[in-house]
Formats: sequence, C-alpha cells, structure tokens
Amino acid sequence: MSDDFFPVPGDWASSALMDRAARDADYARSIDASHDYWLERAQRLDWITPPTKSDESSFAEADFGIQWFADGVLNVSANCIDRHLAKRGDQVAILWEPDSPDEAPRRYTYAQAHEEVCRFANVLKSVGAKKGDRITIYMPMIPEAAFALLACARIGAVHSVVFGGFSPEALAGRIVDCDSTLVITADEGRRAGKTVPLKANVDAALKHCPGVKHVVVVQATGDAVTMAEGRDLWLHEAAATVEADCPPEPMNAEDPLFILYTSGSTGKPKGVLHTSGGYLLWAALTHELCFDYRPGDIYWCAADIGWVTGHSYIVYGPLANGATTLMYEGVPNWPTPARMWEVVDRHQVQTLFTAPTALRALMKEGDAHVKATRRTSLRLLGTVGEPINPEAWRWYHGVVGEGRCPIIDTWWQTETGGAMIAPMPGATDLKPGSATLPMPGVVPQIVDTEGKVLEGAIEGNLVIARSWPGQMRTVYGDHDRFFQTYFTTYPGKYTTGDGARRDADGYYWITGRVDDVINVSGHRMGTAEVESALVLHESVAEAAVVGFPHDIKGQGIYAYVTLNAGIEPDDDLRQLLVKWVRTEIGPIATPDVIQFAPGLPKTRSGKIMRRILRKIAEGEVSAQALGDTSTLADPSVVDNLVANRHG
Ligand code: 6R9
Repeated sequence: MSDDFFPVPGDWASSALMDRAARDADYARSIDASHDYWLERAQRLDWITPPTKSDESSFAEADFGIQWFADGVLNVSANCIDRHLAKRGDQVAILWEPDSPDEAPRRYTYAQAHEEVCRFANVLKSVGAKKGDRITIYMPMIPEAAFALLACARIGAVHSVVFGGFSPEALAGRIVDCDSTLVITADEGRRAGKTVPLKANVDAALKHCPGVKHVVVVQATGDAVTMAEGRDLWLHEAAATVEADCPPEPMNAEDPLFILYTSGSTGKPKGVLHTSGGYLLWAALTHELCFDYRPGDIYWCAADIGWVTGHSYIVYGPLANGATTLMYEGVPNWPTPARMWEVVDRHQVQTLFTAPTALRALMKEGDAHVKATRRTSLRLLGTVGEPINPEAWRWYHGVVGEGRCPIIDTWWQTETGGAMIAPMPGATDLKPGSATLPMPGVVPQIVDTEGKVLEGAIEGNLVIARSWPGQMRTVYGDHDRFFQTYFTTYPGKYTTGDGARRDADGYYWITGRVDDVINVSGHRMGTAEVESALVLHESVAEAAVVGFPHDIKGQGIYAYVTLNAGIEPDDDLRQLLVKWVRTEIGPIATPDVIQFAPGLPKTRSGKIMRRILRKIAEGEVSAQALGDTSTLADPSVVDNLVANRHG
C-alpha cells in the first residue's frame, strides 16, 4: 500500500472528456436513472433498430439471466468500420509494427480495412460459414488477426480466439468444446526473432477434431507448410476470387459475438460468451472514458489478441471509436529492452496500455534504455492484467512518462468485457497501486466470507451487485456452470474471485485472487489445469500446484509432484515434466519449481490443504506460518515438504 497521491494535473482537468464533477454526476445518473442513462449511452453505436429496452438482467436463481438492449439490432463489424468511412475513410485504422525493427510497418485505412474484412468475410461464406457458426482463430499478431475477428462479426459467426502460444492439445480442446467447423490460422507467427509453427500446430490439433471441415490460412512468413487438399485454403488466393463488398448481417443485440476460453479454479477452461450490443457498447465507452481518446491520436495496447484485452482494447473498443490502433507483433524486450520506447517514438504514440509484468521486466534492465528514447508524444499510460506494485507504478509514471502522463490502472476480467474499476484521466486523482473508482453503472461491494456487505474502509471479497452491459452472458454450452461459478457463493451478486480493500476515500485496491487461479505474467491460469497436465504423465501419481511471489512474473508456478511407486525422482525427470506441461498447455504454463513429494498434506476427508503448500512455496515455514496441521491425516508429510523445499 502506498500513501502517495497524484492529483489530476490542471491541464487534464480542463481538457479531458470529464472532470471530477462531470464524472460524479454521470456515475450518479448511471445508478439512479439507469434505464434512460443506458439507452442514451447506447446511441453512441449505430443501430439498425435502436433498442427501447435496456437492462433486463437478474442474478437471482428463480429468473436468472443477463440481457441488455434485447430489442436492438446492429452489426459489430459495421460499427467498427463502415460507419467511419464517410468521415475518416482515409484515416489509418490499423497501424502494424512488425516483430523485427528492420521490417517496414504496415498501415490500413478504414477504407482499406473495409475491403480486407469484406473479402475475408466472403471467403468464410464461400466455405459455408454462416450466422451462429463457431470459428476458431489461432493467429499471430498481424493485421489479418483483427480482420478475421471483424469478418466473423460481419457474417454473424461466433469467433473463438485461441492464444497462439497454446499447444496443439490445448487448441484441440477448445475447438472441440465449441464445435468449430472452421479454423483460421497463419503459416507461421514471429515473436522475438523466432518462428511459431501455427499451421503445423493446427494440423496436429485437427487429428482430434473431426468436426473441422476447413482451414483458412493467412500467408504471414511465406515459409512452406503442408496444405490438406480439399480442407485447407490460402486466404490471399481465395480473397482474390470473391466480391470486395459483403453486406453486414443484422444481429440482435443479444446474439453471440465471441467465445473466449479462460481459466477458473476448477475443471477445464470455460468458454466465456459475450454478445453483440452490450459488449460493444462497454468496450467503446470504457475505451473512451479511460483513455480519453482524441481524433488523430495513435493508441497502442500492447496486449495479444488471444486475450480479452486484445479483443476489447486493440480491436473492438478503439475501432468502434474510430481510433488508430497500433498492433505490435513482437515482445517488449526484443531485440533490446528499449524496443517499446522505440516503437513509441517511431509512431509518435500518445497512449500506451500494457501489463505490470512487462514493466517489471523492463525496469530491471535499468533506466538507460528508456532515456535513450524521447517519448515526448506520450500523453497517457495504462496498465492491466494484475495488481501493479507501487514501485513499478512510480517507474512507469516518473521514468517512462516523465511525470507528465496519468497512469490508468484498469481492473477487469475476461468475464466483465471491459474496464470495471479504473481512473478517468481528467477526473480521478491517482494513488499508485489502486485501480481507484468504478466505471458508470458498476456497483462494487466488499463482502465477508458469509456474504455480509461491509461498509467503509475495509478488506474482503470483491463482488459486483448489479449487471452492466459488458457482462458475460453464459459459459458456452453450460449455462448452469455459469450460474454456479459466479452467482452462488454470494447469492444475488456476481463473484469476481478477487480480494480487494477499500480505503477511506472509497478507492479500491485489488489484492489478488482469492480462489485457485494464479496470475503468471498477467496470464490467468487455473492451478487445476497444470495439475491435470502433470497427472497425465505416466510417472505421476498426484500433483498439487500453487502460486508463489515472483519478482517479474508477479506469480510463479510451484508444483508438488508425487511419483508412482518405483519411479525414482531425479533432475532428468524434473526437466521432462517441465517439458511435458509446456507441450500439454503451452510455454505460459511452464512450472518454475517442481518439488517431488512422497505425500501431500491432506485432511482426513482427502482434501489437499493448499494453504500449507502455498506457505511452503512462499518460504514461510515457521510453525506459526504453517498454522494448525493437526487436522491432517498425516502431519509428518509437512516436515518432509519443508525439508525438501526448493529455492
Ligand atoms: C483483463 C484481464 C482477470 C484477473 C482479475 C484480477 C487480475 C486484471 C487487474 C488485475 C489488479 C488490475 N487483474 N487487471 N488485478 N489490478 N488492474 O486481465 O482479464 O485475463 O480474465 O484476468 O486478472 O485477478 O480477476 P483476465
């Protein structure tokens, strides 16, 4: 916790979209006159049929459901492209910075993006894709990834983007779960000078996905890949043979727009489903309020399109607002730790939105890399993905932004569609490490473990008391799981899974997950997923995975592994298991530590006591830290775990 306080700079208060008084009045109205407020806000979108209904959601079991603007009709792709053509057809919509600084950037105006998306959409139609079909997208960070999303939206198909760093196994699971019949990929991706064999990964995945009829392949690197006759087609070849225009499909506001898989505390990843009207409004509105976008600005969200941040703040929010959105193919520290700042200078970026893990990694390399660049174009700096430690906040503010740029720390989740608690640069005084105050219509509460609402300055579990337009609508294919996961812990409220503290000024400080989800370099992971991967290995009898504090990643992965009888633990096996998890899930799930454990601490009913495993992983092994171990079936396993601790 830090006591620093950064008031809104005078020039921001007078020039921004909203100052403090405007924000307070706007928030009050969003709560007190919610129906009128949201119908007015919805007018920022282009509707084929404007809605007359707003929020019709209920968190209660009897009439459970989330529904917004249910009689409205629109098309998301038309909102992101077509409606800008008259006014800013020649303005750059997508500005692409390649992995290698020696390669030339690419630029697409709104007019060019329109043709790219229309042709892409017509190619999808030519292989039979239609409204309601699920299409899996497995792409590198190239403009065609954005075009693929928008092409799906244009024809009313539901996209499911799978992060390009996931393994063929993880990809296959996600394709099968939502019954995709079509996959969009590229020959290869590039990251930090290395190639990622995307098409080969798709080929491997499709051995387990009999439902997939076609694969549309974008030529990115031009290296040779295998194309399956009758199944696979090159985008550039097919696009040349179709019409340059594709009329947008009219969609009900509640028609699905996309599925995005995310990790929870139990079971396999959930297909978070977002719909068209409410999601787009939320992405666009929060993009405008948080980043105070102004025409002509170059806006850069350095996320990957495989995560929700890429969906909402590289593609949908900024394009709905007619912005120039910068898409970066590479990683923050390649070829040197100055790369991000060089990109800022090269493209004269006004707004940069990135993750604390990237900042911590760059901060470690020293200030000289930053100071070697000018960064005079920067006006605003954003962060997302995990709690930002005050030290990284101050470095971002003082060194990167030279004290001039507000830090917009946005707290939200895949489930929320867009920012929920975040500052507005002209209205909100900042405190390093606090995401500050709720967005319009958002009613956060802090509850104790019994669900009692706590008032005033207090710490507890963060819940949201009423629906907002960007809320997820269901878990794809499992509506009951949606209700059970988010609305039963504290009945009548949306459970975020995060802990939070509210201070005397009403500011929120997110303290991190209170469930078995860990956050590794801003990537969200269920400990259960890593455990399932480990126990799939023939040598492993049992595994328990916990997070532990990590300087750069925020949290690291600590795995306790019990081997099958007769298997000898050694370093080779340890390496093998690390590799195994990378193959099963992907490099983001690489365990930092594997500790072989002859037994795990279990209660008499067989439940693993993770509290104890977390303490040991954190290095807190005093009797006081470990707490009461007398309820364990075999308390002596703890001594063994402590004695053989790693690190
Ligand atoms: C957008 C995104 C969601 C979880 C969330 C929380 C953590 C995200 C944060 C933050 C503190 C912030 N989180 N932003 N914690 N401050 N500004 O990251 O979505 O991948 O679903 O992760 O990330 O724990 O519950 P997602």
